[in-house]
Parts: sequence; C-alpha cells; structure tokens
Amino acid sequence: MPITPTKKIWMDGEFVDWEKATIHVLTHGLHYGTGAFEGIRAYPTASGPAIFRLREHMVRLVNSCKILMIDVPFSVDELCQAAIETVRVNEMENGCYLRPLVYLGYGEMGVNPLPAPVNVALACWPWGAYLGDDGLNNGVRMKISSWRRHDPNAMPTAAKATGMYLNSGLAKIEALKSGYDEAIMLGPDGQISECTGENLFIVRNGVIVTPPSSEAGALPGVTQDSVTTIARDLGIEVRFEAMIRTDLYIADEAFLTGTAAEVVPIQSVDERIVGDGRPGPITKQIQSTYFAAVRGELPQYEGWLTRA
Ligand code: PPE
Repeated sequence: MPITPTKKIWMDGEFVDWEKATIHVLTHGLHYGTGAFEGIRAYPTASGPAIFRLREHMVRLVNSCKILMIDVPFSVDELCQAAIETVRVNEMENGCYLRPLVYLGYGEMGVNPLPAPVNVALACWPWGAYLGDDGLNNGVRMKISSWRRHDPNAMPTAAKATGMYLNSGLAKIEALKSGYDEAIMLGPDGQISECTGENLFIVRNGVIVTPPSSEAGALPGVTQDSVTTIARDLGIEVRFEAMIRTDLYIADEAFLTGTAAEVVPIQSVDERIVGDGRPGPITKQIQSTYFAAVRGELPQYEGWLTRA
C-alpha cells in the first residue's frame, strides 16, 4: 500500500523532515532483519485525535526487544510521549497509522547483533482500510497457506520482529497470486495459527473461538485482546482454543483482527463459503462496537484512548 508522506518523523528523540529520515545502506537491520516494530492507530474523536491502546503497543515493543536482546534507549513513557508528539506535529486530526521501529543501526557487520548501535524511529501517515473497504464491508477470501507459521523455537513468535515478516510476505504472495485476499497459516503442529498480519476468530454456536497465541505460535494481538473484552462485555462467550482447518470450513462466522486491518469479516476459506457468505450478526456487532470504541463513542472504553 502506498505511503502518504506527512511532515516529520521522530528519530532518536528529534523530529526530522520526512524526506530527510534516511539511513545508511550498511544498517545492520537491513541486512539481518534485526529490529522490532509496532503498528498503532489514532482515530478522530469528538475531542481530537486519540491513539488506541498506545501503552499496550509500546510495552509489546519493549518486550519484543527484550526477546531479541536489544536494549531500547527510551522508556515506555518516553515512547508514548514520542507517539503523542508525532501525531500533534503532523496534525493528524483525521487519525493515522503510527509505526514505531527499533532497529540495529550502522557501524557493525556480521551476524552478531550485540555490538550494533540501537536506533529508534517513529513515523505516522494516513492509512485506509488495510484489506480494502470492500473487504471491511463484505468480507475477504482466505486461503490456507502452504507456508507454515514460525515454530516458536525457531523464531520468537511473541516478538513483533522485523525479520519475522519474510514468512508473512511469502504467504501473502502465495495468496494474492492464487487470487485470494489474505492467507491463513498453520503453526508447526498443523493447527491454525494466524494470518500474515492479523489474528483469526471463528464463531460456532454463538461462541467466539480464537487460537491461544502461545500454543499456536501467533502474535498476541492487541486487537484480539480488545475484541475479546468487547465480546465478553456484550455477553458473548470467548474461548482460546486450538483449531484445525476444517473448523474454519464449517464455522458459522469468521473474522480477522489487527491494528492495520481492524475487524474484517471472512467470506470464504479455501472456496468454502463461511455461513451465507455475508458478514454474520456477531461479526457485525463486534465490528461496529470496535469502531465506536476507537472513535471515543463508548465511555466504558475511554481508558483505551490517549488524546494527542
Ligand atoms: N499477527 C501478526 C503476524 C501481525 O503482524 C499483527 C499486526 C497481528 C497479528 C495483530 O496484532 P495487533 O495489531 O496487536 O492486533 N500487524 C501489524 C502490521 C501490519 C503491516 O502490514 O505492517 C498491524 O496491524 O499494524
């Protein structure tokens, strides 16, 4: 998806003009995938733009770095403040997507990441529906990928590390080249894990089910957590349970969640139509509650918002 430039990017504590936010070609992270990032959204609300679950994202960023043995030279509070200021400086009144990135920088070559300098950047730009407006409204067509999700003992699936996304990219290529919108990946044990950049849910007999992140080798999603809270508040049972591909084929409803993707109904999986092929009632209820929450329309979720 093309990027719409904004004015300034925060780099290591200072604002830099968008077009000057460049790095050396011998940057460690470019060669070895040594970095971690976040995807955060800010939405317009009646009282100005609000960043959704900012602290949870920054905590996950610092935890990703801890897994990778990267010492982040900023605290969670400082990272949150950087995000707020970046939204303000770029005047993102209509909301935006925020991309904090911690990466190993220039000055060392070789696989050993330990001596490399650590750099931190944070950019924001307006980003539309990640899987398209049509996908958001009418559902997406999914394919189970022939690429497996990482084995957690080969790659740390709890870390949102940059290098991990080679796997996502391969699955995405396969899905798109085969005429689908998005891929679902199986974990190393053959159970459903997650999508290339989203968690996955099904609805069965009125109960919502999602794979447990640690067992399934999926990223523990902030949106997955938000949707779980919303569903339980709506009186809908949510279970974290392992599932296999045929559970998707015979689900009553299915949807995926992610910061970029938001809440997207699934229309079909491997050509098996989910339900009647249209977004189901529980999916629609979750989706509309999520959008009301992020836009500050529901007081009980005000604690998830940070005004910028
Ligand atoms: N799984 C993966 C592999 C993943 O990348 C994401 C987020 C999720 C699950 C959902 O996590 P959360 O955003 O906390 O609900 N994917 C981010 C990156 C997308 C991109 O293209 O880059 C995102 O949604 O920002």
